[in-house]
Amino acid sequence: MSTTVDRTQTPGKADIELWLRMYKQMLRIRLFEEQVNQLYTRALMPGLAHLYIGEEAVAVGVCEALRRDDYITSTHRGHGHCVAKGASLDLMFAELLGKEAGYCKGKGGSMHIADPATGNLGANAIVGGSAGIATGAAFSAKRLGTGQVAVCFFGDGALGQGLLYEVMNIASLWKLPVIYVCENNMYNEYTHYSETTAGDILQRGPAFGVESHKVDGQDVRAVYAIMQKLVERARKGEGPSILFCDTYRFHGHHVGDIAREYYRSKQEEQVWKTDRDPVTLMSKNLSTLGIADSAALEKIQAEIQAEVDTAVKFAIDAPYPAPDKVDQDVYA
Ligand SMILES: Cc1ncc(C[n+]2csc(CCOP(=O)(O)OP(=O)(O)O)c2C)c(N)n1
Ligand SMILES: [Mg+2]
Repeated sequence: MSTTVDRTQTPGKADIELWLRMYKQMLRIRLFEEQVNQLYTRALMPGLAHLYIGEEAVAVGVCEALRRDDYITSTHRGHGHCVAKGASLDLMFAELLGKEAGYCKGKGGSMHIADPATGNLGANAIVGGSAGIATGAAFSAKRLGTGQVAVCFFGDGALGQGLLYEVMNIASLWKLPVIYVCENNMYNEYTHYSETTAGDILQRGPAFGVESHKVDGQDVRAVYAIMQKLVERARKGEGPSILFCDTYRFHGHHVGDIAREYYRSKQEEQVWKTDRDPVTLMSKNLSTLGIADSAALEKIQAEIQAEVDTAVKFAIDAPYPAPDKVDQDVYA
């Protein structure tokens, strides 16, 4: 089922606050990620990172519909999910730079950030791996009667992983409060998803009795609107659902993937950046609706940029873990 948002109603005060908050959260992710790219190009960050730029409306629209204690599980492209669920930018930067102050004491890096305080059960470098964790979290919430729901973020590449279908089967049978959110950015690394994904993906959920929806993943209000409904039904005990968000990553698969023309054209990228940028689309909405003029938008941008600058400085200045702690907190 495809879904759109009703734009005919005049926004009330609560709507305006929500839209401004969602805009700021998307911008926070965007500016955080731009800084991550700079840290990489300046050789200040060990390893790689998978940037979320272009997909911000998915994480924000989804997480705004959740309670703080609701669970999420994330992916290798996970920074946006962390920020949208309420993580601190300084502790995220510290983790990326391998510093002791980081979320995993600097020993996890980009693909292992977890933040139990905000219900974030963690990123996962195994494609599709977090589907089991999210479903288990939903099972525990149901058994304990906490009223929490769990959201499993995953990419279109994970549609080829068997675990997803095992857990959808059990989640449907046991009516677990879990929502599977597919970020369909059309690429699995360097391969177009049409080469890896057969049939109509919207039919996969219903085959297990799992309600299935599709939404424009560049429209934060549309993502939020459908998520509110799916969260509500999950909390009421009506069971799992799957949401497909059409989106696009503006950068490469990871920060080092800069020559991309062999698998997608510059023209395709340009169309998405020019016409389908979720941050620009929302800023246009805010000004068209008279909620924020260009001066107000510039002020927001400056405030968030200052927040990001302070956070990255904290991380650059922070100490590394002591050498004698190298074998602590590491499970393998
Ligand atoms: C089980 C497994 N197989 C392969 C990989 C290598 N790998 C890392 S990311 C990726 C593509 C993921 O694509 P998608 O799920 O669409 O996420 P996106 O990168 O587009 O956000 C692959 C194949 C992996 N990490 N885990
Ligand atoms: Mg993908």
